[in-house]
Amino acid sequence: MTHVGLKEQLQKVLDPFGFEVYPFKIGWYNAVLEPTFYLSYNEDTLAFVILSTPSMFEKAFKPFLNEQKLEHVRDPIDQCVAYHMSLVKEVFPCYKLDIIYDYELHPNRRPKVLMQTAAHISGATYYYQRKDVQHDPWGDKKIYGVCIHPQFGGWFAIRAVLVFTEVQAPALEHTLPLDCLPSHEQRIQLLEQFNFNWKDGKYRDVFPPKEKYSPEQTLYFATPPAERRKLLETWGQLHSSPAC
Ligand code: B12
Repeated sequence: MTHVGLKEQLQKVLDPFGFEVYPFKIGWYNAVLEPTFYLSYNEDTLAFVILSTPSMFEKAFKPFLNEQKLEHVRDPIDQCVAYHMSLVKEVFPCYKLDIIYDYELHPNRRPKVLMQTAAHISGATYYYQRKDVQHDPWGDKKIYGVCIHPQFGGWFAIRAVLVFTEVQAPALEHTLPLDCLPSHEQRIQLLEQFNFNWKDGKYRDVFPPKEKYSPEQTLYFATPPAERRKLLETWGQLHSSPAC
C-alpha cells in the first residue's frame, strides 16, 4: 500500500474516535534534533503523529470506560489511547508497526519521542519556541515551547507516533504547519501563558477555537491523576470494584 493508502486506512480507524493523523518521514524529524534524540530508522521511513482532539473524550474515552476493563495502575486516558492503537495494529496485520507513546521514556528519563517536534515537522501544529521570538524578555529563565493547532488552538494533545518500520516514502510531500501567530507580541503572550499560568488554560485560547474541551473534560484533566478515578466514579462512568 502507498503512504496515501496507509493514511486513508489510519484515518478510517481513528477519525471516528476524535483522533487526527499526520504523516512524516523520520529524516524530517531527525534533521531538526540533536543526535541524542534521533529515532533510529532510515530517513525515508514512514511515520504518523497521532493527536487527540476535543471530541476524543466523548467519542473514545467514555465508550472505552463503559466497554473495557480498566487496569488499576495505568492512567485511564493512556489505556484508552493504547486500546485504539491496538485496533490500528489489527488493521495492518502485514506491517511491522512501532508505536511510541507521549509518556514513554528511556532508562535515562529522556523522552523516546519529542511529540511537539514530530507534530511540527508533520505539518500538524506549529511548535512555538523561545527562538521564534526576537528580543525576548525572559533573561535566563527556562521557557518551554508549545504547539498550537490551527483549529483547536491549545485544546488537543499529542498522543503517539506510529512508525511503519518497513515502509519507505521517498515521495511524501513535506507540509509546513500553519503559523497562526505571526506577531512576536502574540508569541510572547502565548509562551508566558504556557510557562507561567498554564493551570488556568488560557494559553489554549490564543484564538477562538473551532471546538474546545467540555467543562466535564476540562475538570477531568485539571484533576490530579491520582484523584481521576474517584471523579469518574462520582460521575457514574466507573463502577468501584468490589473489595476482594
Ligand atoms: C517532560 C515534559 C514536561 C516537563 C518539562 C517540559 C519540557 N518541555 O521540557 C514538565 C513536567 C515541566 C511539563 C509540564 C507541562 N507539560 Co509537558 N511534556 C513533557 C514531555 C513528556 C517531554 C518534553 C521534553 O522533555 N522535551 C525535551 C526538550 C529538550 O525538547 P525541546 O525543548 O522541544 O527541544 C527540542 C526542540 O527545540 C528541537 N528543535 C531544535 N530546533 C528546532 C527547530 C524546529 C522547527 C523544531 C520543530 C524543533 C527544533 O530540538 C530540541 C532537542 O534537541 C512531553 C511529551 C513528549 N514526549 O514530547 C510533554 C508535553 C510537552 N507537555 C505538554 C503539556 C500540555 C504540559 C503541561 C501544560 C501540563 C499538562 N500535561 O497539562 C505543563 C506546562 C509546562 C509548564 N509550564 O510547566 C504537552 C504540550 C502540548 C502542546 N500543545 O505543545 C506535551 C507534548 C504532552 C502531550 N501529550 O501533548 N512537561
